[in-house]
Amino acid sequence: MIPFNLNSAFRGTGWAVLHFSILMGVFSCTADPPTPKDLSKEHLIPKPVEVLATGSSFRLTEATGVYVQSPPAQADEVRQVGEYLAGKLRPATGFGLPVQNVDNAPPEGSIYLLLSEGDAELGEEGYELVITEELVKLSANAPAGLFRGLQTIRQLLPAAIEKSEVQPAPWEIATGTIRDYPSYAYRGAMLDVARHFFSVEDVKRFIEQIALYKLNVLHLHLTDDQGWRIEIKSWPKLTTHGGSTQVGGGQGGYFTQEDYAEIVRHAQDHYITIVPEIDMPGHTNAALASYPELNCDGKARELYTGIEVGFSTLCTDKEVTYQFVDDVVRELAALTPGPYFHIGGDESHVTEKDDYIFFINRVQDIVQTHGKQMVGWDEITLAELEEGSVAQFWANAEHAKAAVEQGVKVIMSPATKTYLDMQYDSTTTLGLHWAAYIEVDSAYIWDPATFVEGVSKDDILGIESPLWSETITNMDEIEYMVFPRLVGHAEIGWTPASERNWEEYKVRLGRHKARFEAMGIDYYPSALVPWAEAEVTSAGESSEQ
Ligand code: NGO
Repeated sequence: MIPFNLNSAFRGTGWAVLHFSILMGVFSCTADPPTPKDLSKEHLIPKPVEVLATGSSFRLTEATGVYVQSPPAQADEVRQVGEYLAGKLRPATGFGLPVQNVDNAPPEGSIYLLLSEGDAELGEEGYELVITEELVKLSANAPAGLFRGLQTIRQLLPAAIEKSEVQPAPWEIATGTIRDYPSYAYRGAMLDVARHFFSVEDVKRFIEQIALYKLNVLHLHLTDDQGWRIEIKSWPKLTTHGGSTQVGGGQGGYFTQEDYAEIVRHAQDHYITIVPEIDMPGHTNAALASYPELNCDGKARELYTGIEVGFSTLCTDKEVTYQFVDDVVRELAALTPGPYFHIGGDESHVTEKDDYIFFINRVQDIVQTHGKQMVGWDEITLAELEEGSVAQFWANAEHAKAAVEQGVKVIMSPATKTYLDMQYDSTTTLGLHWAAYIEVDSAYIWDPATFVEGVSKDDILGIESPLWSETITNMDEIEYMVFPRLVGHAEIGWTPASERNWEEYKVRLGRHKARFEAMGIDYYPSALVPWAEAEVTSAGESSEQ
């Protein structure tokens, strides 16, 4: 749509000058967006560590190119990051945005991605963004830093940049400098594909969504009582039988190893680590239904489509159980480039405590044999954890403290704050509420470093928000439970606690409505958030793209 220009319609008359601003207020939806000029007032999430505004703006035009520069060894990778950025900007701008290598400074009007080591404060994922009227210059020590930084560039442009069809210009960015790096090394989301199965396409879309908010881990809960969702070639019935249903009795499904590899590749392209979870010794009914020998009584269980927990266990004193675990971990670890392998370990209510401890200790060895660090839900701290293993706190503070006493790191996923399957309030139709109702403010107002007494920032690897899928059946429902709470969790993981404040955050979040809508994200429009009907830029005026 070509915006109707009120300014020219009334130009030259005193009446027009007087009434122009009033009309702009009423008909703001038809005007060009005002030029953003104050970088410090942009609505970035996560909020960057340092922003210095210089009061002018850069304009992206048909002539803009993306120039990349790096040491030769990383040239391909950095070029790919440049291509990623250009790919995000092309559809809405309609500009060509060619990506080219340069040895020196690029021409005026360009976006310039530069890899140069030596800025220790920025670490692996930090970046510096210097925007002048002439150039957008993004630099980082590592490609991951450039990738996180390009998410900031996306958010500095009008929300319409996220649309898939050409939108009217101008495309402007306020000038200044941003220096930015994360508080926590591990910033994750979890998707339960076991209770209900989700397609490769859904998982890929989810990866794209969490990348925009600088998350770097996707934990896939691949197995549970209701379904086994990852092909294991040496135990084929796990998926052909154990994957054949889901909660409510639908047809279920599973990822072939090729599907899983495709998800891993997509995650890598977004600098996201996949953490695969095989939940055991409890939450294993789908496996127990597929192979009778995994049961102590040697009898296969029936497939299960309800939502009870805590009734199943692998037979911890049969040797075949450890052969099974070894095969599963070996095949899946080989497909997983990241350092972690999650073994579940939660709610094994029908496993004797001694048997449970024996089992976790043995599985820890198996995981290490296959080159991975073991992660498990907080119950695993009952066992003897070794260096490099990680406990994921979800419910029991004593277990989290026990992890610290054992000298292992903790991932913070308190159910009362981070569980994305918890209902927003008593009117929410999806989800559960056994831990809490979690409104958008409650999800944001907490600090991982003070949440459990005795567990401090140095003990914490990071935070993760699990979406369990007992009641979640499709992508729209995933998005409705995830957005906008996960956006707040992303800020908790990235932005220093001293910079976080709900009253200020909620205004920034309100400005992301236009972004969610441009991307077609189905979100929960909480009454606690001042959702901006039209995008407000740092020029302080309202406009709609
Ligand atoms: C618990 C349980 C899961 C449920 C979830 C539902 C953990 C770690 N185990 O969290 O099996 O799906 O609650 O909120």
